[in-house]
Amino acid sequence: MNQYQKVTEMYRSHPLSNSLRSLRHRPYFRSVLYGCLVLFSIYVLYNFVNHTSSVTLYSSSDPFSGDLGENYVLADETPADVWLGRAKSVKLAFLHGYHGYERYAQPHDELRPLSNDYRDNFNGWGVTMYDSLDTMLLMGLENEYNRAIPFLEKTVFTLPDGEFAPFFETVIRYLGGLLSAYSLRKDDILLKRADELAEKLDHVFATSSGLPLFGVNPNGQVVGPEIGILAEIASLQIEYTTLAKFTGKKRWWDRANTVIQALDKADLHKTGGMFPVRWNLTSAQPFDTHLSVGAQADSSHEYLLKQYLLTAKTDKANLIMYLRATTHILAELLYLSPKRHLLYVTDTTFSTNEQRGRPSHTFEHLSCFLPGLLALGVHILPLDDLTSLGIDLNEIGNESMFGRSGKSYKLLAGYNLKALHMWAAEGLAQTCWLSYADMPTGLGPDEMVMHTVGDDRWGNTVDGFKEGGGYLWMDAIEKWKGSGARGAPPGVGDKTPIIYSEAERLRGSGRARDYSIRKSGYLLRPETLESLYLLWRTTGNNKWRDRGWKIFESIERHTKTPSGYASLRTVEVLPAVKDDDMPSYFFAETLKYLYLMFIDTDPVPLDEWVFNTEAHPLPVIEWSQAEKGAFHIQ
Ligand code: DMJ
Repeated sequence: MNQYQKVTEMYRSHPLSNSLRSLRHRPYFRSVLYGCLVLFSIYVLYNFVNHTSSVTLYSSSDPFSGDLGENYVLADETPADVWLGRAKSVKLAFLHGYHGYERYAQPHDELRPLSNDYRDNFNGWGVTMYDSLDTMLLMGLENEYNRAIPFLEKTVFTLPDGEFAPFFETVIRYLGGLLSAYSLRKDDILLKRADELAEKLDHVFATSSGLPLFGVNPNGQVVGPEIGILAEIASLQIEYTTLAKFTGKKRWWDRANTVIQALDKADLHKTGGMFPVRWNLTSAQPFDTHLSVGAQADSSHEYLLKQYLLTAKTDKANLIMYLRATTHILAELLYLSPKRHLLYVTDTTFSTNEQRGRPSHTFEHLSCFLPGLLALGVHILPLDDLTSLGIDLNEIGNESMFGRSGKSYKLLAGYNLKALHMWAAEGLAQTCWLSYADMPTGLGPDEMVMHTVGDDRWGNTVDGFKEGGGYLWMDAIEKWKGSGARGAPPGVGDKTPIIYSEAERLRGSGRARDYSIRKSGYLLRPETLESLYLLWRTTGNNKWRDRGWKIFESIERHTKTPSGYASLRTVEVLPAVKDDDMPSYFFAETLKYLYLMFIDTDPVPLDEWVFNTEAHPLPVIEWSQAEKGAFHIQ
């Protein structure tokens, strides 16, 4: 008999064991035993529920009250001088890259930071310099700014026959850069060049609808198909309105207003009130039912809110279009991944006779501007009291207007929209950040494909959360297991990064990361940082800017070259593989948002300035009576 057998035998022969064994078979004992089991289960359940519901709910004890709660005021443990040191590091990064551009590429468009060559990918007029002007002014880089002026005085806005300036890119980068710099420093040359540039581009509006074509040569030639792309036809309103204000010229206001009117009159009954990607430029009507907030669509949705803000909240048509777009996005384009419950936004297409758009489950880096936009809306709009603006969600969208998609309005009308938009903002920002934190480089991929199980629409799960009084069964289970975000709305709350081992990466699968990577490059893009900036500014929660700093450290570590900063071919391997490319938006947006996140002042407050889609801040406009009369503004 071994030791184990001895012990077992000892227990078996013990008198107490014997009597228990015999009792087990008596009916009254069985009842007592089952009774105890029931009592014990009630005890466990009581504690479980009590424990779970005592977890601080994400926003407040009533998550639907609109009180955004104490989560939003967290003490910053990083000393102020450390943040200033970080801001200085960003400024040095700007100088490093910009000096490389000045030395090897100016007056061409962009520096190739590996070969020290240049390229002319945006008209060859020096786009990096134009895109950098207002960042220089915000950073106090007088020498760089003063050196830029003679270059921009000399730029000849012409192109060889048969070449065309892409209108959208030229507006957001060149025109936006000049107008923003002029807003910060009233140097007449900046406005003069902006006005001149707009004149050179003006042939682009030679369509019967007044929506712009794809491209224009300053000699008057234009190019572009009859079917235009949403972002390219509807991302000029804030630049042209600003130009009208600064120059006093009605024509520039008319250009903006024509686009606004066309969007406002469009027939959106197939797409729930949201703009699809393709448009007929003759009829100014949608051409397809592809809905996206990513490539080819992004800034058009952004400009709805921004035009409302730019016009000192007077342009209500844009606000209503923004509310329609976001209602459809929140109800139909947001999804949750199955295991980590990552909130993401994807694109959908309605096939013939389909009542609901079919999602691609692609999640683009470009879409990561959306959390920032939603947070900005929450910060500035009375979303919890739209009636104060005379707006009723059920009236701006319903089933008689939009068919089945009209149901989204009714659904969202049952929520406190301020809380709902903020949850979406936080959840999406969390996923955007995690796409960086999951990578060995600490930098996020350009495109992911999210894993799915069934219909994981966020709208459905949020409804369960609402019905459950503020927490989800799945969150409670996560809590019990000691992980996950308990008490937080679905998709909201911090998640633990999962960095794949090299073996997992090569296998193409690994622990439950919940997505695969389709485009693994990091193109020095700004969208995630833009949202971190806006989340931090609007909530005051320092975790967002801490993450901004982590991303900046990764940029320094993995993208820096002797003459600048380079896009990465892939974010998935170390050492990082660089590309010979340094986009101008790196100076306009990426470094600007980082800098604004770390300094201890706010030179461009969100209620006084509106960032164009290339991060060029433009001041809020109050029309005078004379301007209203001259421009025929209601
Ligand atoms: C920028 O040029 C602008 O933000 C644009 O709206 C889309 N994306 C690029 C940078 O990624």
